[in-house]
Amino acid sequence: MTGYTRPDGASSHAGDGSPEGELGTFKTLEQFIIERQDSFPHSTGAFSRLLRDISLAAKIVNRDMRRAGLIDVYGSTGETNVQGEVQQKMDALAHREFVQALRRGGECCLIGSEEHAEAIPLSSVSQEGDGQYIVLLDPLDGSSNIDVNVSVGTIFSIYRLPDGYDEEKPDPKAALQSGTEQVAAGYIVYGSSTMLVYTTGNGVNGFTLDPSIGEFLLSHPDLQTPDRGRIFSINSGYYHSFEGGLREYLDWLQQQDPETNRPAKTRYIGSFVSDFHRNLLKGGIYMYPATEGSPEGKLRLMYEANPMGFIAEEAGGAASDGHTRILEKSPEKLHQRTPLFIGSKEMVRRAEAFLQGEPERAMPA
Ligand code: P6P
Repeated sequence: MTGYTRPDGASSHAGDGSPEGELGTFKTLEQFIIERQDSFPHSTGAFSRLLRDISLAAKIVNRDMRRAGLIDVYGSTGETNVQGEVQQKMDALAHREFVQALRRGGECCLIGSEEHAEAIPLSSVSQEGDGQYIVLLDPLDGSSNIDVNVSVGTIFSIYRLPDGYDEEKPDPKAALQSGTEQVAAGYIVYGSSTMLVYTTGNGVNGFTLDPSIGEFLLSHPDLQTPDRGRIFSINSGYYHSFEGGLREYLDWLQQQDPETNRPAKTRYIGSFVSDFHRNLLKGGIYMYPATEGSPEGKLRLMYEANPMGFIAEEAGGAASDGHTRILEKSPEKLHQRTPLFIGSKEMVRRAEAFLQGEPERAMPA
């Protein structure tokens, strides 16, 4: 039997000509994490186990997602979540799976979830002072798309517990750390394939789930996002409620000017993780500004903007609320929202220039 044939057709043979095993030259998420573990000072492997717990929950959500039409997970639970939004059945399922995996894994002491009003304290089995983590989650973003078979995603953000945190007296405010304090961030996109993409501050790496062996395999090492792209993602239906500078930016993007690669193209799936992932790979900008319906913006700072902002910056991009770097915003509430402009650096900078009334200031895009 020849070695495992990679999707690009390359055959995976070891140097001595003998076929490699089923995995061929691919590296599993666990192998990758252990290899990188040394870059985590004082790590007792707890962080590696935490990522393992997250990837386990992702596989379970993926399994149920792929059968959504066959098991009773379409539609809403009839409840509204803390955001006042109708909770989809898959939202509740995903929330349960991630909380259960993190609770059983024992490496996480506090969970903040879009689906739960307050941060959830967990008892950790980690030794004092190491491996005690906080995980902030959007268990399933864009879940209203599931019933119509459009891709959705999970977003996670990981912090260390502050020094002196007392598990006996859990303090939900420990979750309110600025984005620059994140030790890791990632997302799972349940698309035409299921991918887990994450960073620990040493670049961005993407793993594709091979369902035949139940492993996330390194398929997109060292992801870098183009400085500029031709794609902009925004709900143009709200155009007339956008502030003037933003309307001017959108008009600029749609002018005919081949020299600056305009008009740009609109791609808006209505699923942030999917729009973000496409723009990360191809170049582009995702925008969810303040609107009449969402005066603070719609995306949440702690478990959407901050983690994706960390990933964007690690991949060479940028994330802003139009005026301030997302990662430097000071959180006050777990579920606070923020306007969000995220993706290719030059496109974010140009959007900021328009929003700040100085369109001529922007870098060439
Ligand atoms: P609108 C999904 O609810 C979400 O949070 C993002 O995934 C998506 O980009 C956005 O809201 C869509 O919101 O107002 O354009 O329908």
